Amino acid sequence: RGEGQARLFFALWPDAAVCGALDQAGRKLRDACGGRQMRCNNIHLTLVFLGNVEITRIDALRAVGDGVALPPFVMTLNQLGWWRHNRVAWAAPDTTPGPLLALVNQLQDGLRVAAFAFDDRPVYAPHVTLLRNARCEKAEWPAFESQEWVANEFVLVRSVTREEGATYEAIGRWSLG
Ligand code: 2AM
Repeated sequence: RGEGQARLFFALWPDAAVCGALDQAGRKLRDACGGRQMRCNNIHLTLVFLGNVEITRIDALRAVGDGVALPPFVMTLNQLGWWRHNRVAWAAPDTTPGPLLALVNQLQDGLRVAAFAFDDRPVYAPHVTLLRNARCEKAEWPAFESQEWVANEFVLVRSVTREEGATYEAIGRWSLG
């Protein structure tokens, strides 16, 4: 990464109650799968992943955030799962809520207009990473009490990679509604 760049993404950040419940779920999951647990300071749901952005363009990125006009919504996380290909264990909604998709689409539209490159997969798979380097193929899945996540704001996050994992810093914050 160049000196003048930052690794950035837009995300939803849970409130303390949801974060606490996900932290607990992650602990049970780690007992079953091993791996490294994401704790409350970095549990989040990525909306759009930008990757490395020139620092001089962050104001333009903030303008994209300013352009979003949507009401708050509720998202129910009711599933735990694991992806073999990247060894990520996660919590997610079993279907992508319409308002969440609308938020992702508004951000993507704004980013396209402002000529930002971003990770644009054909299917947006919303998830909250709970473990990295997990091996869940033989795991007994713990019970998971579904979580109602009230999304009333979104954030622009800078990721700083350290030896012990990434640390995240919100550098922009917008209310929904
Ligand atoms: P992950 O948790 O599934 O790895 C910070 O790295 C956030 O951006 C994480 O939520 C991560 O998802 C996501 N992320 C990292 N690289 C990405 C990529 N190439 N495309 C989409 N999301 C990515």
